[in-house]
Amino acid sequence: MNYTKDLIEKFIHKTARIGVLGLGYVGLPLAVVFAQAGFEVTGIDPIEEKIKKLQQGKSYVLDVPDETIQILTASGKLKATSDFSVLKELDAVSICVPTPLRKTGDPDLSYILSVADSLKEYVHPGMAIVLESTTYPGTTREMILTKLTDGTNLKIGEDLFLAFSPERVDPGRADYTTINTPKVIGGITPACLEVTSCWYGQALQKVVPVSSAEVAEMAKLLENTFRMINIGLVNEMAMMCDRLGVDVWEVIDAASTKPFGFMKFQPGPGLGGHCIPIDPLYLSWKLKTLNYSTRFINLASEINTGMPRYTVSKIQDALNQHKKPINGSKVLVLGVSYKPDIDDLRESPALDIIHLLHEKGAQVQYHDPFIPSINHDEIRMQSVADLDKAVKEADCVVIVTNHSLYDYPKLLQDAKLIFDARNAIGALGKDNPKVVKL
Ligand code: SAJ
Repeated sequence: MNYTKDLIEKFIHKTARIGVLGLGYVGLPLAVVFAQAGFEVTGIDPIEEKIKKLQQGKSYVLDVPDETIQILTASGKLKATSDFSVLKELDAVSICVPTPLRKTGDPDLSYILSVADSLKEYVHPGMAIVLESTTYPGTTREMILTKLTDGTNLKIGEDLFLAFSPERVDPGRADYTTINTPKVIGGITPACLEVTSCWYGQALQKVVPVSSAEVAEMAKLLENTFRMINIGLVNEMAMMCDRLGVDVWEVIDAASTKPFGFMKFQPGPGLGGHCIPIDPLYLSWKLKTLNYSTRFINLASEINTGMPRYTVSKIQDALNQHKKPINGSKVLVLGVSYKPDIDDLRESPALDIIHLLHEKGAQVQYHDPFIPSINHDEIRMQSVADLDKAVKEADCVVIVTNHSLYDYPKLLQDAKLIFDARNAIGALGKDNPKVVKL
């Protein structure tokens, strides 16, 4: 049997039975895109609650409307299950599971290993598998290929087709979504690339084939390491400008007028999210095993993780200017999600800032329309119900995440003192003694 030809036929005629393993902010939109392209898709996730919601026609992912789920499940194009045995009936499976860090800062590949074990049970000749989870170069070959083929007669590139394709989902973004963001794909063999890029090419607007899984794995890490290091650079610029008595925000705006050779990043109170602070550490971990120290990554990570403490020291200075010790002062933190207008708290610098403020004896409240409560380590808080009252009563309002729905002119009017870590007040607060910027 020529499985290469057989699978390509099935992809072109949309008769291939597709699976997406892991139905989070990456997997669910991907399952929807395959289903909308005409494939029959089975979404697989061990969390029953997600499956129930999808079966009730409800989405739990910001970028996927309920209506889309209802249309696709009604048409039979999209099913959801937590039963992994369906894998044995599928022709092609995308793996979209988390790759977080352990507390030690080392990569946590437990999710990948667990799905690889499940796949091992059900993998069969004529199957295509694409790993999408961000990981260090070599993972697809060392962890997935080895596990799926060891002790079997499966021949890679003949019976089994394996590739890596990095996810490029930016939750909440409307201009670039799963379907129109170019998709890099690197196969273990040329036939793996041919089969998997044919598959993805049936649903996505642009597939970018590369020569190996390692190139695809490394491309993703370059993308996010580039961001993390440049954010670290502007964070250090903020500290330099503070020493120089120069407004870093004005400096960046001026530099951004350069129409080429410059890309704008902004300082902030720290680096949150499940990608940017984490992905580069997968790379530094891998290089450490090869006796190479990733100095840029280590330095940028040190600067970025130091920003919450630097921010709290600036808040303390601002209160001091107003003859108020931080100890006992009422501090209201505005915005705690890791970036504006989303409901994701993962790795948010707001958590470190709240912890440090507590440590210094401040009476801390927070408000965030997207995050009704915080239940993280020793922090147990509710978003304040009456924002106006809280602003007026606070000795200092700290803008940590600049959600677009805040009324910044009103905030400027009502607050006694504002520490603006995002330059959200901007020109409105120019020369206003009650506005202090990062
Ligand atoms: N941040 C800064 N200064 C900046 C940009 C970001 O402090 O100039 C902070 C944010 O406040 C946030 C963190 O960095 O706490 C991460 O912000 P982000 O804009 O990078 O948002 P993410 O984490 O959602 O990054 C995603 C990434 N997408 C994927 O990994 C698929 C990233 O590659 C995208 O470039 C990014 O979205 C994007 O462009 O929005």
